[in-house]
Amino acid sequence: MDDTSNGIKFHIDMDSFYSSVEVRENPELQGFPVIVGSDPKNGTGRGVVSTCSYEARKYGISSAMPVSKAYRLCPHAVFLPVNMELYKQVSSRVMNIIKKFSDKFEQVSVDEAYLEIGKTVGNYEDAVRYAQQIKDKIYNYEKLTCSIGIAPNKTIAKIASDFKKPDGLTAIKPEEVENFLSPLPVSKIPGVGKKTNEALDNLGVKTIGDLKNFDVQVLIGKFGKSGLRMYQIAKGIDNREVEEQTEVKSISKEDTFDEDIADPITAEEIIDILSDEVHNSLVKKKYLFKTVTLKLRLDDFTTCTRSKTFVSYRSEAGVIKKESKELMNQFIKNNGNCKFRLLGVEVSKLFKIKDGQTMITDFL
Ligand code: TTP
Ligand code: MG
Repeated sequence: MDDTSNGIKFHIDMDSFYSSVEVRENPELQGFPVIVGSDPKNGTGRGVVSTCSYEARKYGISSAMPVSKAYRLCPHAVFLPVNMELYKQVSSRVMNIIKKFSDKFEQVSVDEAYLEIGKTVGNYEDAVRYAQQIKDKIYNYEKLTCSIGIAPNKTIAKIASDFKKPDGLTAIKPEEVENFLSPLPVSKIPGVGKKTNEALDNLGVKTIGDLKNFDVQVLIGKFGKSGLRMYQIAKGIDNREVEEQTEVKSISKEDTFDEDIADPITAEEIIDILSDEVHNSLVKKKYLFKTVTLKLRLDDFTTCTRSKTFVSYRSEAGVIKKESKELMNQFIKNNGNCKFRLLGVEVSKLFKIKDGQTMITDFL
């Protein structure tokens, strides 16, 4: 925890996000069971439910259920296709509102974020007032409701935001954590899905309280690392910080030489090394690029850059090398023989690859 942090963490999650956006766009749907899914074809398609309105949830419909099953459960529901572009735009506006309230902000999905508000929030009463202001602002600007959980750590804040959905606001002070968690079913722990739930049930573990009192060695034996994680959560322990995403705009490497480089072949060799370094960093940080830029500083200290931008995202070290060298040779061609004090290679117009996405099929 840093100096400005009071340890209080917020988790915000929009209510029935896709379907709430659809209802906002089509107010005549207000109050109806609305189901958003891939290939809905008014209930006859083969797709799955992305989400549904709270009215539809009363019929037992939930995310990831086949659309055909949702139709059997509620034939008079309104079935709509996924309009991801629209939800992304709304998400980005909502996240910008939340960001303005935060000292530390971490978006974790299209409709949820963690935050810390260290400077202006001194205690849980302040935190609740502040959370209400965030809810009001989102509603005033976007006509959408969200639920907020406030707690001493991220996992409890997430469980708390889910506690009184929709339009909920739940604060759990440190001294309330045990009483809050103990009676909840283990399925409320993020990451405990159907399989783990069943396995725990077979061990006689139904509530988070049962889990807390269970033998941790047996849990580790059965579930490995996640057994320990579950046990710690049951005890109210989660030391993860709210991690701010700093947006990476470019990745570059440059080298200043003791003696100016006049030989183009030597300069090319240096560009190859710089390009490999840039590429390593690119792979580590999981980005694709569209633009390659070569930076040149001449013996008279003038500094120039030359760039090439591709129409599609690229990932290969070979492309960085080839383009940088071509840019340099073109520069020499246009300016006559040069002496370089510095050479630099940069890639920009970056795209972050998310876990599970493959570069080749998705982007090239
Ligand atoms: P969630 O926040 O899990 O669900 P939700 O916002 O629809 O409902 P809740 O009020 O319970 O928070 O997910 C956010 C969006 O992500 C959701 O609106 C649709 C999408 N989504 C899927 O496409 N498939 C899924 O299986 C899930 C869980 C969500
Ligand atoms: Mg949600």
